[in-house]
Amino acid sequence: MSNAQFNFPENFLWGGAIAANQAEGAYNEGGKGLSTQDVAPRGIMGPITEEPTEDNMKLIGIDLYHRYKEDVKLFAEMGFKVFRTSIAWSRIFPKGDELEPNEEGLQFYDDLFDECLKYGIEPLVTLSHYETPLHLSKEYDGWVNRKMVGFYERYATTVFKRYKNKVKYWLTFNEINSILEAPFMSGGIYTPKEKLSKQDLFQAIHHELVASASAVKLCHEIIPSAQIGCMILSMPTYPLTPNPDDMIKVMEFEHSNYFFGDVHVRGRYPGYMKRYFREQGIEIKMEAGDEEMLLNTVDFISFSYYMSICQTADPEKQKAGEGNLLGGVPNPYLAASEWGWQIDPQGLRYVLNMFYDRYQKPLFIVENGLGAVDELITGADGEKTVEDDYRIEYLNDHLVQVAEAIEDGVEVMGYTSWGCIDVVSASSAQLKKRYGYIYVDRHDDGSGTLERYRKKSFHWYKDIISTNGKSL
Ligand code: BGP
Repeated sequence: MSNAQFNFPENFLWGGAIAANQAEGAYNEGGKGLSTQDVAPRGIMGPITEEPTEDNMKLIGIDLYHRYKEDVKLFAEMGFKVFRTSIAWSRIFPKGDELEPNEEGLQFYDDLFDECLKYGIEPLVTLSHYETPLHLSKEYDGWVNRKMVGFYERYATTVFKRYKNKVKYWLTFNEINSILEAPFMSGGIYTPKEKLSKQDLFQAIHHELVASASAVKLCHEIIPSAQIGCMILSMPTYPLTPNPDDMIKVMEFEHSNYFFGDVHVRGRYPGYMKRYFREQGIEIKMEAGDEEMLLNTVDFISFSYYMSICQTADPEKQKAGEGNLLGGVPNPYLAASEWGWQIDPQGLRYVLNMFYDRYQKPLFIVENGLGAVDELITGADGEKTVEDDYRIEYLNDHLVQVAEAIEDGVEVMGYTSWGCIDVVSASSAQLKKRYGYIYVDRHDDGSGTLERYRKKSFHWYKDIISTNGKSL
Protein backbone atom coordinates (compact mmCIF):
# COMPACT_ATOMS: atom_id res chain seq x y z
CA MET A 1 0.00 0.00 0.00
CA SER A 2 1.37 3.39 -0.87
CA ASN A 3 0.89 6.43 1.27
CA ALA A 4 1.87 9.30 -0.96
CA GLN A 5 1.18 11.89 1.70
CA PHE A 6 4.24 10.99 3.79
CA ASN A 7 7.26 13.06 2.89
CA PHE A 8 10.34 11.80 4.64
CA PRO A 9 13.41 13.81 3.61
CA GLU A 10 15.36 12.24 0.78
CA ASN A 11 18.47 11.63 2.89
CA PHE A 12 16.50 10.33 5.89
CA LEU A 13 18.68 7.98 7.92
CA TRP A 14 16.69 4.75 8.27
CA GLY A 15 18.26 2.05 10.38
CA GLY A 16 18.45 0.18 13.64
CA ALA A 17 20.17 0.42 17.01
CA ILE A 18 21.89 -1.83 19.52
CA ALA A 19 24.50 -1.42 22.27
CA ALA A 20 27.78 -3.29 22.62
CA ASN A 21 27.02 -4.75 26.04
CA GLN A 22 23.65 -6.19 24.98
CA ALA A 23 24.88 -7.80 21.78
CA GLU A 24 28.61 -8.41 21.46
CA GLY A 25 29.21 -11.02 24.17
CA ALA A 26 32.91 -12.01 24.19
CA TYR A 27 33.07 -10.20 27.52
CA ASN A 28 36.61 -11.38 28.23
CA GLU A 29 38.03 -11.69 24.72
CA GLY A 30 40.27 -9.42 22.68
CA GLY A 31 41.82 -7.87 25.77
CA LYS A 32 38.50 -6.44 26.99
CA GLY A 33 38.28 -5.47 30.65
CA LEU A 34 35.15 -5.99 32.75
CA SER A 35 32.37 -3.44 32.52
CA THR A 36 29.55 -2.69 34.94
CA GLN A 37 27.27 -4.88 32.80
CA ASP A 38 29.41 -7.94 33.36
CA VAL A 39 28.41 -7.99 37.04
CA ALA A 40 24.75 -7.12 36.54
CA PRO A 41 22.95 -10.37 35.70
CA ARG A 42 19.49 -8.99 36.55
CA GLY A 43 19.52 -5.80 34.51
CA ILE A 44 20.15 -2.13 35.08
CA MET A 45 18.15 -1.81 38.30
CA GLY A 46 19.00 -5.20 39.78
CA PRO A 47 21.64 -6.28 42.31
CA ILE A 48 25.22 -6.77 41.18
CA THR A 49 27.64 -9.64 41.74
CA GLU A 50 31.30 -9.70 42.78
CA GLU A 51 32.43 -11.48 39.62
CA PRO A 52 30.70 -12.29 36.31
CA THR A 53 28.28 -15.18 36.81
CA GLU A 54 27.14 -17.74 34.25
CA ASP A 55 23.51 -16.67 34.42
CA ASN A 56 24.43 -13.22 33.04
CA MET A 57 23.09 -13.38 29.47
CA LYS A 58 25.21 -10.42 28.40
CA LEU A 59 28.48 -12.34 28.73
CA ILE A 60 27.64 -14.13 25.48
CA GLY A 61 24.95 -11.70 24.30
CA ILE A 62 24.02 -12.64 20.75
CA ASP A 63 27.70 -13.23 19.96
CA LEU A 64 27.80 -10.25 17.61
CA TYR A 65 31.52 -10.01 18.29
CA HIS A 66 32.03 -13.13 16.18
CA ARG A 67 28.99 -12.86 13.90
CA TYR A 68 28.94 -9.20 12.92
CA LYS A 69 29.57 -9.93 9.24
CA GLU A 70 26.42 -12.02 8.98
CA ASP A 71 24.44 -9.42 10.95
CA VAL A 72 25.59 -6.38 9.00
CA LYS A 73 24.76 -8.27 5.80
CA LEU A 74 21.20 -8.74 7.05
CA PHE A 75 20.98 -5.02 7.94
CA ALA A 76 22.16 -4.24 4.42
CA GLU A 77 19.50 -6.54 3.00
CA MET A 78 16.87 -4.43 4.81
CA GLY A 79 18.42 -1.36 3.20
CA PHE A 80 19.79 0.29 6.37
CA LYS A 81 21.37 3.69 5.81
CA VAL A 82 22.65 3.87 9.38
CA PHE A 83 23.52 1.44 12.16
CA ARG A 84 23.71 2.64 15.74
CA THR A 85 25.92 0.78 18.16
CA SER A 86 28.20 1.70 21.04
CA ILE A 87 31.87 1.20 21.58
CA ALA A 88 32.49 -0.85 24.71
CA TRP A 89 34.80 1.53 26.58
CA SER A 90 36.49 -1.40 28.35
CA ARG A 91 37.53 -2.94 25.00
CA ILE A 92 39.53 0.21 24.31
CA PHE A 93 40.70 0.99 27.85
CA PRO A 94 40.21 -2.28 29.78
CA LYS A 95 40.49 -0.62 33.19
CA GLY A 96 39.66 2.87 32.04
CA ASP A 97 42.52 4.74 33.68
CA GLU A 98 45.51 3.41 31.70
CA LEU A 99 47.43 5.64 29.32
CA GLU A 100 47.60 3.33 26.29
CA PRO A 101 44.60 1.82 24.50
CA ASN A 102 44.13 -1.85 23.70
CA GLU A 103 44.92 -2.32 20.00
CA GLU A 104 42.82 -5.47 19.64
CA GLY A 105 39.74 -3.62 20.83
CA LEU A 106 40.37 -0.76 18.43
CA GLN A 107 40.81 -3.23 15.59
CA PHE A 108 37.47 -4.89 16.31
CA TYR A 109 35.60 -1.62 15.72
CA ASP A 110 37.68 -0.89 12.63
CA ASP A 111 36.46 -4.19 11.25
CA LEU A 112 32.86 -3.61 12.30
CA PHE A 113 32.70 -0.10 10.83
CA ASP A 114 34.43 -1.24 7.63
CA GLU A 115 31.82 -3.94 7.27
CA CYS A 116 29.04 -1.33 7.57
CA LEU A 117 30.70 1.06 5.13
CA LYS A 118 31.13 -1.76 2.63
CA TYR A 119 27.32 -1.70 2.25
CA GLY A 120 26.99 2.07 2.44
CA ILE A 121 25.73 1.96 6.04
CA GLU A 122 26.87 4.90 8.21
CA PRO A 123 27.84 3.95 11.76
CA LEU A 124 26.21 6.06 14.49
CA VAL A 125 28.32 5.53 17.58
CA THR A 126 27.45 5.97 21.26
CA LEU A 127 30.56 6.60 23.34
CA SER A 128 29.05 5.46 26.61
CA HIS A 129 26.03 3.16 26.73
CA TYR A 130 25.57 1.80 30.27
CA GLU A 131 28.98 0.09 30.15
CA THR A 132 31.50 1.97 32.29
CA PRO A 133 34.73 0.00 32.87
CA LEU A 134 34.15 -1.78 36.20
CA HIS A 135 37.50 -0.64 37.57
CA LEU A 136 36.43 3.01 37.20
CA SER A 137 33.23 2.23 39.01
CA LYS A 138 34.89 0.38 41.91
CA GLU A 139 38.02 2.50 42.33
CA TYR A 140 36.63 5.96 41.64
CA ASP A 141 32.88 5.57 42.31
CA GLY A 142 32.26 6.35 38.65
CA TRP A 143 31.13 9.82 37.66
CA VAL A 144 31.02 11.10 41.23
CA ASN A 145 34.77 11.49 40.78
CA ARG A 146 36.06 14.43 38.76
CA LYS A 147 38.86 12.26 37.35
CA MET A 148 36.26 10.54 35.13
CA VAL A 149 36.20 13.61 32.90
CA GLY A 150 39.86 13.08 32.03
CA PHE A 151 39.48 9.33 31.48
CA TYR A 152 36.50 9.90 29.21
CA GLU A 153 38.34 12.62 27.28
CA ARG A 154 41.27 10.28 26.67
CA TYR A 155 38.92 7.54 25.49
CA ALA A 156 36.94 9.93 23.26
CA THR A 157 40.09 11.42 21.74
CA THR A 158 41.42 7.94 21.01
CA VAL A 159 38.32 6.79 19.16
CA PHE A 160 37.74 10.10 17.34
CA LYS A 161 41.29 9.95 15.98
CA ARG A 162 41.09 6.28 15.11
CA TYR A 163 37.70 6.36 13.35
CA LYS A 164 37.74 9.87 11.93
CA ASN A 165 37.47 8.58 8.37
CA LYS A 166 34.79 6.06 9.22
CA VAL A 167 32.29 7.56 11.67
CA LYS A 168 30.36 10.77 10.95
CA TYR A 169 27.69 10.54 13.65
CA TRP A 170 28.44 10.35 17.38
CA LEU A 171 26.47 10.38 20.64
CA THR A 172 28.10 11.23 23.97
CA PHE A 173 26.09 9.34 26.66
CA ASN A 174 23.15 7.01 26.19
CA GLU A 175 19.99 8.28 27.95
CA ILE A 176 22.06 10.64 30.08
CA ASN A 177 19.06 11.50 32.28
CA SER A 178 18.61 7.87 33.35
CA ILE A 179 21.36 8.43 35.93
CA LEU A 180 18.60 9.92 38.10
CA GLU A 181 17.11 6.45 38.53
CA ALA A 182 19.94 4.07 37.60
CA PRO A 183 23.13 5.64 39.00
CA PHE A 184 25.20 2.44 38.82
CA MET A 185 24.44 1.50 35.25
CA SER A 186 24.13 4.96 33.82
CA GLY A 187 26.82 6.69 35.87
CA GLY A 188 29.04 3.81 36.99
CA ILE A 189 28.38 4.94 40.58
CA TYR A 190 29.29 2.07 42.90
CA THR A 191 27.74 3.59 46.02
CA PRO A 192 24.32 1.92 46.36
CA LYS A 193 21.45 4.14 45.23
CA GLU A 194 19.89 4.26 48.73
CA LYS A 195 23.13 5.65 50.14
CA LEU A 196 23.90 8.09 47.34
CA SER A 197 23.39 11.70 48.39
CA LYS A 198 21.75 14.19 46.04
CA GLN A 199 24.92 16.24 46.32
CA ASP A 200 27.02 13.39 44.88
CA LEU A 201 24.40 12.50 42.27
CA PHE A 202 24.24 16.03 40.87
CA GLN A 203 28.00 16.42 41.08
CA ALA A 204 28.29 13.25 38.98
CA ILE A 205 25.78 14.71 36.52
CA HIS A 206 27.85 17.88 36.32
CA HIS A 207 30.94 15.82 35.50
CA GLU A 208 29.06 13.99 32.75
CA LEU A 209 27.77 17.26 31.29
CA VAL A 210 31.27 18.75 31.25
CA ALA A 211 32.65 15.53 29.70
CA SER A 212 29.88 15.55 27.11
CA ALA A 213 30.64 19.18 26.15
CA SER A 214 34.32 18.33 26.03
CA ALA A 215 33.60 15.42 23.66
CA VAL A 216 31.67 17.83 21.43
CA LYS A 217 34.66 20.16 21.34
CA LEU A 218 37.14 17.33 20.69
CA CYS A 219 34.96 15.81 17.99
CA HIS A 220 34.65 19.15 16.18
CA GLU A 221 38.43 19.64 16.36
CA ILE A 222 39.41 16.12 15.30
CA ILE A 223 36.62 15.42 12.78
CA PRO A 224 35.34 18.78 11.50
CA SER A 225 32.84 17.11 9.18
CA ALA A 226 31.26 14.99 11.93
CA GLN A 227 28.06 15.69 13.87
CA ILE A 228 27.74 14.90 17.53
CA GLY A 229 24.63 14.85 19.67
CA CYS A 230 23.37 14.17 23.16
CA MET A 231 20.98 11.29 23.86
CA ILE A 232 18.00 11.67 26.16
CA LEU A 233 15.44 9.21 27.46
CA SER A 234 12.22 10.96 26.45
CA MET A 235 8.98 10.36 28.24
CA PRO A 236 6.14 12.71 27.35
CA THR A 237 4.19 13.42 30.49
CA TYR A 238 0.52 14.20 30.83
CA PRO A 239 -1.37 15.40 33.90
CA LEU A 240 -3.57 12.59 35.26
CA THR A 241 -6.37 15.16 35.73
CA PRO A 242 -6.83 18.84 34.78
CA ASN A 243 -6.10 19.77 38.40
CA PRO A 244 -3.40 22.51 38.28
CA ASP A 245 -1.51 20.61 41.01
CA ASP A 246 -1.11 17.73 38.57
CA MET A 247 0.08 20.11 35.87
CA ILE A 248 2.74 21.54 38.16
CA LYS A 249 3.89 17.96 38.86
CA VAL A 250 4.19 17.52 35.10
CA MET A 251 6.24 20.69 34.82
CA GLU A 252 8.58 19.64 37.64
CA PHE A 253 9.02 16.18 36.19
CA GLU A 254 9.70 17.60 32.74
CA HIS A 255 12.25 20.01 34.19
CA SER A 256 14.18 17.14 35.76
CA ASN A 257 14.57 15.67 32.26
CA TYR A 258 14.68 18.81 30.10
CA PHE A 259 17.54 19.98 32.29
CA PHE A 260 19.93 17.67 30.44
CA GLY A 261 18.84 18.88 27.01
CA ASP A 262 18.86 22.49 28.15
CA VAL A 263 22.51 22.31 29.23
CA HIS A 264 23.51 20.46 26.07
CA VAL A 265 21.81 22.93 23.76
CA ARG A 266 21.92 26.22 25.65
CA GLY A 267 25.31 25.69 27.26
CA ARG A 268 24.32 26.70 30.79
CA TYR A 269 22.34 25.60 33.81
CA PRO A 270 18.68 26.71 33.69
CA GLY A 271 17.18 28.88 36.44
CA TYR A 272 14.80 26.16 37.64
CA MET A 273 17.79 23.89 38.40
CA LYS A 274 19.56 26.64 40.30
CA ARG A 275 16.42 27.01 42.39
CA TYR A 276 16.31 23.24 42.96
CA PHE A 277 19.96 23.18 44.04
CA ARG A 278 19.35 26.11 46.42
CA GLU A 279 16.32 24.49 47.99
CA GLN A 280 18.01 21.10 48.32
CA GLY A 281 21.23 22.55 49.70
CA ILE A 282 23.21 21.19 46.74
CA GLU A 283 26.38 23.02 45.73
CA ILE A 284 27.85 22.03 42.41
CA LYS A 285 31.62 22.28 42.50
CA MET A 286 32.67 23.90 39.24
CA GLU A 287 36.31 23.98 38.17
CA ALA A 288 37.76 26.92 36.31
CA GLY A 289 36.81 26.53 32.67
CA ASP A 290 33.69 24.41 33.25
CA GLU A 291 31.28 27.17 32.33
CA GLU A 292 33.17 27.89 29.10
CA MET A 293 33.33 24.19 28.33
CA LEU A 294 29.54 23.82 28.59
CA LEU A 295 29.22 26.37 25.79
CA ASN A 296 30.32 23.66 23.35
CA THR A 297 26.80 22.72 22.41
CA VAL A 298 25.58 19.72 20.43
CA ASP A 299 24.81 19.59 16.71
CA PHE A 300 21.62 17.60 17.18
CA ILE A 301 19.49 15.99 19.86
CA SER A 302 18.84 12.31 19.84
CA PHE A 303 16.43 10.49 22.06
CA SER A 304 14.75 7.19 22.86
CA TYR A 305 10.98 6.94 22.90
CA TYR A 306 9.02 3.97 24.17
CA MET A 307 6.10 5.33 26.16
CA SER A 308 4.41 8.26 27.83
CA ILE A 309 3.32 8.53 31.45
CA CYS A 310 1.03 10.59 33.67
CA GLN A 311 1.86 12.58 36.76
CA THR A 312 -0.39 13.20 39.73
CA ALA A 313 -0.09 15.28 42.87
CA ASP A 314 -2.29 12.79 44.74
CA PRO A 315 -0.03 10.57 46.90
CA GLU A 316 -2.57 7.73 46.91
CA LYS A 317 -2.78 7.62 43.11
CA GLN A 318 0.97 8.06 42.84
CA LYS A 319 1.43 4.60 44.39
CA ALA A 320 0.25 3.01 41.12
CA GLY A 321 3.49 4.16 39.49
CA GLU A 322 5.98 2.85 42.01
CA GLY A 323 8.78 0.88 40.41
CA ASN A 324 8.63 2.62 37.01
CA LEU A 325 12.03 3.60 35.64
CA LEU A 326 11.26 7.31 35.80
CA GLY A 327 8.23 7.30 38.08
CA GLY A 328 4.78 8.41 36.92
CA VAL A 329 1.45 6.61 36.81
CA PRO A 330 -0.37 4.70 34.05
CA ASN A 331 -2.66 6.48 31.61
CA PRO A 332 -6.20 5.05 31.65
CA TYR A 333 -6.55 5.69 27.90
CA LEU A 334 -3.62 3.55 26.79
CA ALA A 335 -2.91 -0.15 26.41
CA ALA A 336 0.44 -1.57 27.49
CA SER A 337 3.05 -4.05 26.27
CA GLU A 338 3.59 -7.36 28.06
CA TRP A 339 6.13 -5.50 30.21
CA GLY A 340 3.67 -2.78 31.19
CA TRP A 341 5.15 -0.10 28.92
CA GLN A 342 2.19 1.95 27.72
CA ILE A 343 1.86 2.29 23.96
CA ASP A 344 1.33 5.85 22.75
CA PRO A 345 2.30 6.57 19.13
CA GLN A 346 0.97 10.15 19.32
CA GLY A 347 3.34 10.78 22.21
CA LEU A 348 6.16 10.53 19.68
CA ARG A 349 4.71 13.33 17.54
CA TYR A 350 4.20 15.35 20.70
CA VAL A 351 7.74 14.86 21.96
CA LEU A 352 9.25 15.65 18.54
CA ASN A 353 7.32 18.92 18.50
CA MET A 354 8.23 19.74 22.10
CA PHE A 355 11.96 19.19 21.55
CA TYR A 356 11.92 21.11 18.30
CA ASP A 357 9.97 24.04 19.69
CA ARG A 358 12.34 24.23 22.63
CA TYR A 359 15.66 23.78 20.85
CA GLN A 360 15.27 24.37 17.09
CA LYS A 361 17.91 21.70 16.46
CA PRO A 362 17.70 18.63 14.22
CA LEU A 363 16.31 15.59 16.02
CA PHE A 364 17.28 11.94 15.68
CA ILE A 365 15.05 9.17 17.04
CA VAL A 366 17.67 6.61 17.98
CA GLU A 367 15.48 4.15 19.92
CA ASN A 368 11.86 3.09 19.60
CA GLY A 369 10.27 -0.33 19.51
CA LEU A 370 8.16 -3.01 21.10
CA GLY A 371 9.63 -5.60 23.45
CA ALA A 372 7.57 -8.78 23.11
CA VAL A 373 7.70 -12.55 23.43
CA ASP A 374 8.15 -14.00 19.95
CA GLU A 375 7.38 -17.51 18.76
CA LEU A 376 9.57 -19.04 16.09
CA ILE A 377 7.48 -21.00 13.58
CA THR A 378 8.00 -22.57 10.17
CA GLY A 379 6.50 -20.31 7.51
CA ALA A 380 4.70 -21.29 4.30
CA ASP A 381 8.00 -21.18 2.40
CA GLY A 382 9.56 -23.70 4.79
CA GLU A 383 11.77 -21.02 6.39
CA LYS A 384 11.68 -20.37 10.12
CA THR A 385 10.17 -17.01 10.98
CA VAL A 386 8.11 -15.03 13.50
CA GLU A 387 4.69 -13.65 12.56
CA ASP A 388 5.19 -10.44 14.51
CA ASP A 389 2.22 -8.41 13.29
CA TYR A 390 2.02 -6.77 16.75
CA ARG A 391 5.52 -5.32 16.23
CA ILE A 392 4.71 -4.15 12.71
CA GLU A 393 1.60 -2.42 14.03
CA TYR A 394 3.54 -0.70 16.82
CA LEU A 395 6.33 0.51 14.54
CA ASN A 396 4.00 1.52 11.72
CA ASP A 397 1.82 3.57 14.10
CA HIS A 398 4.88 5.33 15.50
CA LEU A 399 6.37 6.07 12.10
CA VAL A 400 3.07 7.58 10.95
CA GLN A 401 3.45 10.01 13.85
CA VAL A 402 7.04 10.77 12.82
CA ALA A 403 5.65 11.62 9.37
CA GLU A 404 3.06 13.87 11.03
CA ALA A 405 5.79 15.67 12.98
CA ILE A 406 7.74 16.19 9.77
CA GLU A 407 4.56 17.75 8.34
CA ASP A 408 4.48 19.95 11.46
CA GLY A 409 7.84 21.29 10.34
CA VAL A 410 10.07 19.31 12.69
CA GLU A 411 13.53 18.56 11.33
CA VAL A 412 14.06 14.81 11.79
CA MET A 413 17.42 13.37 10.71
CA GLY A 414 16.62 9.71 11.03
CA TYR A 415 15.08 6.79 12.85
CA THR A 416 16.91 3.79 14.28
CA SER A 417 14.49 1.35 15.87
CA TRP A 418 15.77 -0.35 19.01
CA GLY A 419 17.17 -3.86 18.96
CA CYS A 420 17.00 -4.26 15.19
CA ILE A 421 18.34 -7.72 15.87
CA ASP A 422 17.23 -9.39 19.13
CA VAL A 423 19.54 -8.42 21.99
CA VAL A 424 19.58 -8.93 25.75
CA SER A 425 17.12 -6.54 27.41
CA ALA A 426 18.66 -3.74 29.47
CA SER A 427 16.05 -3.52 32.21
CA SER A 428 15.43 -7.23 32.76
CA ALA A 429 18.60 -8.78 31.28
CA GLN A 430 16.35 -11.31 29.56
CA LEU A 431 16.41 -12.57 26.01
CA LYS A 432 12.71 -13.33 25.95
CA LYS A 433 11.98 -9.60 25.67
CA ARG A 434 12.69 -9.21 21.96
CA TYR A 435 12.61 -6.15 19.71
CA GLY A 436 14.27 -7.35 16.52
CA TYR A 437 13.49 -7.71 12.85
CA ILE A 438 15.91 -10.61 13.12
CA TYR A 439 15.25 -13.44 15.56
CA VAL A 440 18.24 -14.86 17.41
CA ASP A 441 17.92 -18.41 18.65
CA ARG A 442 19.12 -17.95 22.21
CA HIS A 443 17.13 -18.34 25.40
CA ASP A 444 17.31 -17.35 29.03
CA ASP A 445 18.30 -20.85 30.15
CA GLY A 446 21.41 -20.51 27.99
CA SER A 447 20.13 -22.84 25.25
CA GLY A 448 19.94 -22.02 21.53
CA THR A 449 22.02 -22.25 18.38
CA LEU A 450 22.50 -18.46 17.97
CA GLU A 451 21.17 -18.86 14.41
CA ARG A 452 19.51 -15.76 12.92
CA TYR A 453 16.05 -15.80 11.25
CA ARG A 454 14.15 -13.06 9.41
CA LYS A 455 10.87 -12.12 11.10
CA LYS A 456 7.82 -10.85 9.17
CA SER A 457 8.76 -7.32 10.31
CA PHE A 458 12.10 -7.70 8.47
CA HIS A 459 10.28 -7.63 5.14
CA TRP A 460 7.93 -4.87 6.32
CA TYR A 461 10.87 -2.61 7.31
CA LYS A 462 12.68 -3.35 4.05
CA ASP A 463 9.62 -2.00 2.19
CA ILE A 464 9.41 1.07 4.40
CA ILE A 465 13.03 1.92 3.71
CA SER A 466 12.93 1.22 -0.01
CA THR A 467 9.84 3.45 -0.43
CA ASN A 468 11.22 6.09 1.98
CA GLY A 469 8.15 5.71 4.15
CA LYS A 470 5.54 5.74 1.38
CA SER A 471 4.52 2.16 2.24
CA LEU A 472 3.53 3.07 5.81
C1 BGP B 1 16.79 1.92 26.72
C2 BGP B 1 18.24 1.56 26.58
C3 BGP B 1 18.52 0.38 25.73
C4 BGP B 1 17.42 -0.62 25.62
C5 BGP B 1 16.04 -0.05 25.63
C6 BGP B 1 14.92 -1.05 25.78
O1 BGP B 1 16.55 2.40 28.00
O2 BGP B 1 18.99 2.62 26.07
O3 BGP B 1 19.78 -0.11 26.06
O4 BGP B 1 17.62 -1.85 26.02
O5 BGP B 1 15.88 0.93 26.60
O6 BGP B 1 14.83 -1.44 27.11
P1 BGP B 1 14.71 -2.94 27.57
O7 BGP B 1 15.84 -3.65 26.94
O8 BGP B 1 14.82 -2.91 29.04
O9 BGP B 1 13.39 -3.40 27.11
